[in-house]
Amino acid sequence: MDSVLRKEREGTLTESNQRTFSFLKPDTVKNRFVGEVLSRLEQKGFIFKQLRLHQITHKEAESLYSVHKGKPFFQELVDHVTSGPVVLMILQAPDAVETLRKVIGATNPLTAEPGTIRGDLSVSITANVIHASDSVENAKRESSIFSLDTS
Ligand code: 3AN
Repeated sequence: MDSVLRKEREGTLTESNQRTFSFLKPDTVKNRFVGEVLSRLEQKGFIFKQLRLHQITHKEAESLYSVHKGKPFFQELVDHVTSGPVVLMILQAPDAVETLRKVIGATNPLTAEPGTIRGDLSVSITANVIHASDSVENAKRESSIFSLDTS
């Protein structure tokens, strides 16, 4: 069986029709940039497969950012993402994981390129508008924390 057919049989989406996990951080809701960011994502060709307002708990935040546990910014990061509602998203596009990372720009607003979401809208490295999974595996793991599904 060829790999495309096998992926389809296994229910795994191919790269041309990939899904990723993302959320708009509390600063985006507070600063009223939700519409602006969703509009940019639509214009870039992303399809919203799931979209939901959610208050992240400390337990969810610590699981989401477990890779950063012990780093100096960990507590500030957890405090920020639990400080107000976020907008959880499952997005679909060709090469969704990689494409979204390009569209959102670098983590630090000082180095994020103009024209990227973070380059244009983020106010600090903590309050940097949007989270996006950096791999297919992480999209699966991170979405499952919120009972969402990228398959
Ligand atoms: P990204 O969100 O670009 O994938 P990660 O996964 O390295 O970045 O970090 C997760 C979050 O942790 C970032 N969005 C940012 O808010 C915060 N963060 C990362 N590095 C730093 C740092 N050096 N100082 C403060 N916050 C940081």
